[in-house]
Order: sequence, then C-alpha cells, then structure tokens
Amino acid sequence: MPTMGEHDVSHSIDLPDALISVVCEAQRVAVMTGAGVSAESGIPTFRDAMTGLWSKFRPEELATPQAFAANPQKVTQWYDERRRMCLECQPNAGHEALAALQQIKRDAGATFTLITQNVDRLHHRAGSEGVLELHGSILEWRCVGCGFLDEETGEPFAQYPPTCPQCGDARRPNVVWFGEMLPAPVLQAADHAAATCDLFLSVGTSNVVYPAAGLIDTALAHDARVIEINLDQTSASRRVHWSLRGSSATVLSRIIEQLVNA
Ligand code: BV8
Ligand code: ZN
Repeated sequence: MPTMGEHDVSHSIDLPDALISVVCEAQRVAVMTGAGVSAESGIPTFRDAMTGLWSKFRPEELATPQAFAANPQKVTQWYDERRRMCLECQPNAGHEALAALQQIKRDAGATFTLITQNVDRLHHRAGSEGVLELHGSILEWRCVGCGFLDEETGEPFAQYPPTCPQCGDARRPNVVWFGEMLPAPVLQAADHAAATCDLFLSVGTSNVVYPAAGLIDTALAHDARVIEINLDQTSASRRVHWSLRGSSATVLSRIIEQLVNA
C-alpha cells in the first residue's frame, strides 16, 4: 500500500495539494469520528492517558450491562452527569467543518455519510444530517421494561435509576455498552458507506473499539483513499494514505479553507 506517509500538521498547516485534490474530486465520502472530535468542545475522550474517562473509571464497572444490573444507581448517575456535560458543551470548528463538507459534497452532487462513535450529538447540533450513531446517544434514555424512549435535554433526573413514566420500570442511557450489539441497521449503513466510498476520513479515534474500528479496513479493502486526522498515532496510521497528526478542529477547518480556495 503506497502510503503518502505521516504528516505532522500541528505547525505547518499547509496540507499537501494531492490530499486536497483527492478530497475535492471524491464522489462518495464516508467519515468516521471518535471522541477526539469532541475533545475541543471540552468533552473528555476515553483513552487519552491523563484526561480520558478510562483513566479515572473502569469501563467494566460503568459501560457494560453487567455493571448496570449490579449497580443501576451508580451507572445511571454517571451517565446522567455525562449527559448534562454534553448539553453544556458546544460544537467546535471540527464539527462545523464536517457539516460544511457535507454541504459542499451535496452541492456538487456527491454523496457524504457521517458515521460517529460519539454519543454526544454535537454533530447534529453543528448541522450534520443523517448521522449514523454507531454507539447510540447519551441524550436518549430508554425503559428496560417497555422500551419507552425519550430524548432528555433537561435537568438531572429526580432519582437514579430514573423510572419510566409509562410503566415505572428503570430507564438506561440509549448507548451501546461493551458486549452489546450495535444497532443492526446503523452498522449495516455504515458498512455499506465504508465499502462503497472513494474517500474515507477517520477523525479523532484510537480505532480500538470493534466493530467500528473495522470500517477503515473495509474502506481500504475497497480501494478507497483513506485520510486519518488524529493527535496520536494509531494502529491504522501506517495503513492509510495520509495520517495527519494534528487537532481535528484545526485540520478539518484547514481542509475546508483549502477546498474553498482551490
Ligand atoms: C460488540 C458507548 C458484539 C458507551 C462505547 C469481549 C467481550 C465482548 C466484546 C468484546 C470482547 N473483546 C472485544 C470485544 C469487542 C468490544 C471491543 O471492541 N472492545 C475493545 C475495547 C477491545 N466491542 C464491543 O463490545 C461492541 N459490541 O462487539 O458486540 C459482541 C457481543 C458479545 C460478545 C462479543 C461481541 C460494543 C462497543 C461499544 C462500546 N461503547 N461507548 C459510553 O460512551 O460510555 S465505546 C467508546 O469507545 C466510545 O463510544 C468511543 O467512541 C469508543 C471509541 O473510542 P474513541 O472514540 O476512539 O476515543 P479514544 O479516547 O479511544 O480515542 C480518542 C482519540 O482522539 C485518541 O487517539 C486521541 O489521540 C485523539 N484525539 C484527542 N484529542 C484530539 C484527538 N484527535 C484530533 N483532535 C483532537 N483535538
Ligand atoms: Zn416502561
């Protein structure tokens, strides 16, 4: 795989012309984002050494069905704190650049699919449409009994776990926990986008959580050009065509700037 290699763009932010041409000419774009895209909005990532959520909490104790069954109060309290933090945060320039890229591609008659592992809905608030939420949404809570589902954009719950207004059973965040299946229609649409795109962008993800992390390989296996934008190197960095070391807000904004001025 002739990669164009790794580029540290955290300083000299002029992106290679060949990369801008590939973005400009792409007719079928798929983008996959992870927690790194929301980091500049103030939402902690998961695996960043000092600041990531898993540096303070053990995922097995909070992000699994077993944890919820063992301690529904602790788990739902933690998720409700995260829910309210997401609501207080604002989309950043990276989210806005992806919404702009979707519009640019649509205006040019190309297709654009945004796939996210994030549960914060900041892409929606930045104006992205048709977002594929692989891991659900922390703003939605569902009843474990009757399936009642509602988006919660308000105050803290009155009690933990919150109870269903329809049947009184416990409600949980509508996210995908470890060991749970991803929503089949969403995963199918994401897989189709990765298999049929001619350009795949992987932005702000460590690419360690499956099956989401497999999408970049699906794109590579179908001869798509693949660009990674990430602060740190990942297991995918050596397999992609361009691996840009930089912040998603800065690099994505730069791509839009160079596209518009191309
Ligand atoms: C599944 C929602 C089928 C909840 C999340 C054993 C038993 C069961 C399953 C498994 C097993 N072993 C492996 C598995 C599969 C497992 C898995 O992949 N585990 C990994 C950890 C090895 N996957 C699953 O369980 C999935 N389900 O497989 O079902 C099945 C069923 C039964 C048995 C077998 C299989 C479900 C996975 C979904 C889990 N839910 N979240 C919540 O939010 O609390 S995962 C969680 O990780 C988030 O959703 C997050 O999006 C996702 C990926 O993390 P990233 O987004 O990449 O974030 P991370 O912090 O890792 O990286 C951020 C990156 O950004 C860094 O690289 C950093 O450098 C960069 N960055 C930081 N700042 C910036 C930046 N980049 C640019 N700009 C910046 N400013
Ligand atoms: Zn109910």
